[in-house]
Amino acid sequence: MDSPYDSEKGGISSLVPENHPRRESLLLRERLTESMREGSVVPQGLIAHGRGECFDYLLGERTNDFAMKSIDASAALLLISSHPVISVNGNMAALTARELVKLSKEIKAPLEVNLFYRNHEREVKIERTLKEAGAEEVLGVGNDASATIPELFSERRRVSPRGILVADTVFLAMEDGDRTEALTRMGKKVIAVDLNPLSRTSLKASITIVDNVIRVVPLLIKRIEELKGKGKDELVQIVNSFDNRKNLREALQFMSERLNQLALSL
Ligand code: PTJ
Repeated sequence: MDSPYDSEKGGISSLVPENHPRRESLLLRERLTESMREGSVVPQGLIAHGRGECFDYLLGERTNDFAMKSIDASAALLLISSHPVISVNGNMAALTARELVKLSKEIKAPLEVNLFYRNHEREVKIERTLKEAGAEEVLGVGNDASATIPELFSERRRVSPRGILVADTVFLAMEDGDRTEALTRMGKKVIAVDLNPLSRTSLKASITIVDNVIRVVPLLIKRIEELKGKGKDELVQIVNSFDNRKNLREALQFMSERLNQLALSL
């Protein structure tokens, strides 16, 4: 299908006025739609994005204090992990490939393609996006995804024996809860970015960052840079003092209070 926003017409940026109040959000939608036309994002990924937009609206489309606390704990956990891995799906690659590659280099964690709707064509397209964004190697493509996560029956079970299979910590976003649960059963720590604090992923992860992955990855990189000089004991202390349930409660309370304020302002 041809995009209605081809370069001859100046692209979507010229169609959305500079001062449009929803400009950033519209440009993001267009980026995902283009990636769907190109084949790396699935149509279901657009539905997932729409659900995320709704939660982001309730969060005020900003990184709140509870998200900063989870970012802190995640930065510390990634720094003390001996084999962290970054799991990448279609939406993540479309939204934040360059930053994911930067994160991967910052903590020396491999990038691994892991898809719910897996097929070889998509694996290769996502690998290409990551390589164009600067990645040297991408795991989980073709025969590399030869290992399986036990007791998981979706295509997400297929993982790299050099990556997620042997990881002690997995960073992921925009995920269904089954794999998060299976990974924690295997004794791995899971850091999940999810705008919905009630999703199964959010409830099952070791650390949930209730925020938009687009805002999270740059903040996480910055926090890792700041914490890099700290000793292991201090990092362990940051991780141990984090309580995921308490943090999810704070996120829900924030949303509820914001809705109350919005109702009163009408
Ligand atoms: O690329 P694939 O084949 O792995 O497929 C990926 C999708 C996204 C289709 C698949 O994992 C899926 O169906 O996801 P769900 O079950 O719809 O869950 C997506 C979750 O991510 C929801 O809780 C959304 O609120 C949340 N979400 C959406 N956009 C963002 C987000 N969280 C953080 N940042 C976002 N930008």
